[in-house]
Amino acid sequence: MTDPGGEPLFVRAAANPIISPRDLPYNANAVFNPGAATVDGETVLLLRVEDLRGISLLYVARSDDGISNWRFDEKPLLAPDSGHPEEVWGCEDPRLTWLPEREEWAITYTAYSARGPLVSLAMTSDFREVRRLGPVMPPEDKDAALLPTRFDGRWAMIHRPSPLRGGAHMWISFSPDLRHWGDHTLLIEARDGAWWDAGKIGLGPPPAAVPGGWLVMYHGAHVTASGPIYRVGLALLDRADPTILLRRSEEWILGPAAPYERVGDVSKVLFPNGWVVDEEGDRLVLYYGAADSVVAMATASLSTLLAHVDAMPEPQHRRVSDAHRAPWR
Ligand code: BMA
Repeated sequence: MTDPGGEPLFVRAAANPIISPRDLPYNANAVFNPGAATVDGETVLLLRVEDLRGISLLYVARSDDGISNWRFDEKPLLAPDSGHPEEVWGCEDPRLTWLPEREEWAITYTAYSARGPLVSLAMTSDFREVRRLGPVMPPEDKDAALLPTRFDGRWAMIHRPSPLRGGAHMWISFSPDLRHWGDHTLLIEARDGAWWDAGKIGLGPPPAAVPGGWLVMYHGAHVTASGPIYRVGLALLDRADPTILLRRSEEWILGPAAPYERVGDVSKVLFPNGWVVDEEGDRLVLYYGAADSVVAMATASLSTLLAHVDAMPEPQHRRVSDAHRAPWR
């Protein structure tokens, strides 16, 4: 049991898992780690579907209430394409960001091949047609999402490179045109040793604009003798300058506790990369992959979540890159 005690911030849907491989109109080994969006009043999930070869493809599912009666497209929106050798082993873990200025969605996903996983970008306005921009970060790099607006004229993307040494931390990079990325800045460091978020962390859903800044959910992969445990925590970035870290959880807020999260192809994995934030309705709906096998959903009151974030510690260094060392050691 790895959920924190007390009043839970997130309540799991009674219908969980809301999507399993047997629900799909095609054969699949697993369906997990969906991106989420609201399009014309419907909830759209971009599902990672692992087929019976082991290759992941991204399929669209739509629902009126975001929980039941999913309608599944028969053809994938993104699948390995002969013009893109970087994704011959699959397209994984999409994040969906609405860009109001361009009136289209940015899909960041992991493209996988023998050269290692990297970050690719594609654009869509309706989740029916898609336009690939191709790789935007070299391998190994994963867990990327765009922020919805520009900062001093430049787009911002959070992502997670995995260097051979030094730990897998979250970085933020900038681009004038969505193609050329630079000013790579260390944003949130994985902690060390016994911490739940030691060694390897990664962004969850795209950051959400909230009254106090940008709300960030991230996962931490704590390595144990029986493999990693994937749990999630929160952080808050400055609204005008997202290289500034205002708050960061010490404790995880959600971890694999339900049976479908604790047992599956990769057990004890709770991996969110989509949410729908409804400020007026004071509701945040989180979609996540459970045990790399099924899709689950949990809801939170946005105001309760933000009060929790307000009470979280301020980091010692607001610009982590200035310190170049972990302040939590
Ligand atoms: C990460 C990603 C996710 C996966 C998780 C747990 O590295 O590859 O797609 O859900 O591992 O296996």
